[in-house]
Amino acid sequence: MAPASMNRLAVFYCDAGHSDKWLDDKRLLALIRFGSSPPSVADPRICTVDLKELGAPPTAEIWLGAHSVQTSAAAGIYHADDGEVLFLQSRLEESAPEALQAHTVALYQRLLATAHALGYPHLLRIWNYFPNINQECAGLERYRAFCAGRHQALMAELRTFEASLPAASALGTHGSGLQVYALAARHPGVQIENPRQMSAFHYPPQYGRRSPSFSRAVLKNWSEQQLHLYISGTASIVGHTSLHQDLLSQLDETLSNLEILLAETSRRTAAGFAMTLLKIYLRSALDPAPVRERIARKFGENLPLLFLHADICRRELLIEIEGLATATAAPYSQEPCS
Ligand code: 3EB
Repeated sequence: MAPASMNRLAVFYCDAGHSDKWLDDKRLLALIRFGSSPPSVADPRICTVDLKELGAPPTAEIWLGAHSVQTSAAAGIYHADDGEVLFLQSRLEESAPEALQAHTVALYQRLLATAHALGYPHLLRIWNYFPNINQECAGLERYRAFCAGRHQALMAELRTFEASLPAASALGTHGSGLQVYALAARHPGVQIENPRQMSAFHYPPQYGRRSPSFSRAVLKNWSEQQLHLYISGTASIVGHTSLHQDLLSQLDETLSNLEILLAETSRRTAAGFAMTLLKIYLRSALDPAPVRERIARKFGENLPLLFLHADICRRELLIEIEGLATATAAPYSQEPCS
């Protein structure tokens, strides 16, 4: 195997001011920026998420494949792939706030159909952003309307619904329109649930008639040398209950959830997993310094962190953290097992 193919996918943060130079790299799958986004997608690889970054300097996220990337667009779905890894994105202006469920079904159907047609039927990770996430509309909170639409589309499309759900994040923006981007592969990942949290797809109906359709994390074996763990948005939830009313207590509970998820992944793979980068969503546009300091104490000073101002899907939640972890030392002969 050629050395270049050992790292199938690299994901990292860089200074947004210098991110344009990556557009010249033929392996660029995605360049993700933050801030008010233009109404249309100009380059299928460039995704501007409608969220303000907290703390300077501005950051961009880079996804780099191992081979030359091809890009295309059809039916409002923009994509880039290098033969092994697929980046997809789409945005849909909402015709009316109460149409979110129908819009979500339509967007997910097109996204899944595109991923299938391109030969990447396995969604590993998906990010969902839309405005007024906690607002009631025609008697239904918009987050719940989104969950209903997502559930409907994924139920129809996934063969083994629960076990093949992607890891996900769903956040409220202060912009407009439903914005989704995703990572898909030719071969499936492995679902990892958090022993400290009820699986979201099993939440009782008090959180919505259709439960949130996502896995706590998805483990992807890109090669024998590269194991990625895509970690869903994680909050101060134990079992299915939100805990604590203040930010730093919610942060500590969230960090415990992340730690247990890493331990569970390490146990199941007999590999050692460590955080590679984190994205932190804060409901209030606070100075992130105290949060940064506590995360550094838990996961180390050198872990790259990106802070965004976003609404969390439960009103009482003030913080949510997602990330990527990688295996640092793995017995490579072994397949992930339960
Ligand atoms: C939770 O654990 C917190 O609906 O896709 C986190 C990550 C949350 C993803 C989603 C929701 C979602 O239920 C909320």
